[in-house]
Amino acid sequence: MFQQRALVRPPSPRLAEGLLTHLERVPVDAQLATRQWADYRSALHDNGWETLLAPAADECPDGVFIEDTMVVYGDLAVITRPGAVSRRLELPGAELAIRTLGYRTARITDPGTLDGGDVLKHDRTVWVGIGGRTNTAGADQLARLLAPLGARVVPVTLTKVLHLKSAATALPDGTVLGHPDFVDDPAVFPHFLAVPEPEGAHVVSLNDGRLLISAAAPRTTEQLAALGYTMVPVDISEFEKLEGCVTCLSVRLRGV
Ligand code: CIR
Repeated sequence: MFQQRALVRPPSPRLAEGLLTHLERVPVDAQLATRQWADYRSALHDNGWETLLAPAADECPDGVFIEDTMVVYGDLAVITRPGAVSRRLELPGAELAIRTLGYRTARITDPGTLDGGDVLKHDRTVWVGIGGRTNTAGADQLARLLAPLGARVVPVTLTKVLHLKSAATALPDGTVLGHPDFVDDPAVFPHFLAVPEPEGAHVVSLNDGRLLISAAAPRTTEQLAALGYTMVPVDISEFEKLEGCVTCLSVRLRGV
């Protein structure tokens, strides 16, 4: 019944201590976050995605943002080296989980840094945001690891937002959605579609033309519905307070 699988990790009891770069800290409702995370999983399940749990990392406030720990391409999972040193404690459990699923693993190593949230894949193109978390050495290492699998890494300058995928994500046809205030140079993407809300810039492509999107982006939801997509809004307000988005709460295991 499930067509695909995704890795997720439960929120830590220390979620409210998560890192902040661009936002002011505001109180996080831990119980609401737990409910929102369960609803996020349900939205994946209801749309054909089985979710598999990585071991909890209760000591890691940002552990729920599991996408940052790895880049999965084909049968290879590249374990990242997050730009924020405190987040490197999240790696062992994430690596264990993906190895248990039978993936080969490789690692980004010093001096490289790379966050999975900076890696936007579409087909054989892999855009990598070079900014506060990911450096050129990390992108170069990823390029070398993915080249044998036929992927081409394209570095993208990122100065206005935490991660590339906070600013831009891809539709199934390869069009890259983004918010103009946060994408440094939309021309790096062959097909770019501006959206009206920052929270609308990150969608997860589910199955059969369905898109997971933040409930905080009603105008973008309307815009994409008018293009023929079936929109699946989820309220992730407590994660958005920590600069998270719909993409970073899971690692989708798509094959590429
Ligand atoms: C951090 O600053 O690392 C976390 N508070 C948020 C990470 C969100 N990850 C993502 O957008 N890929």
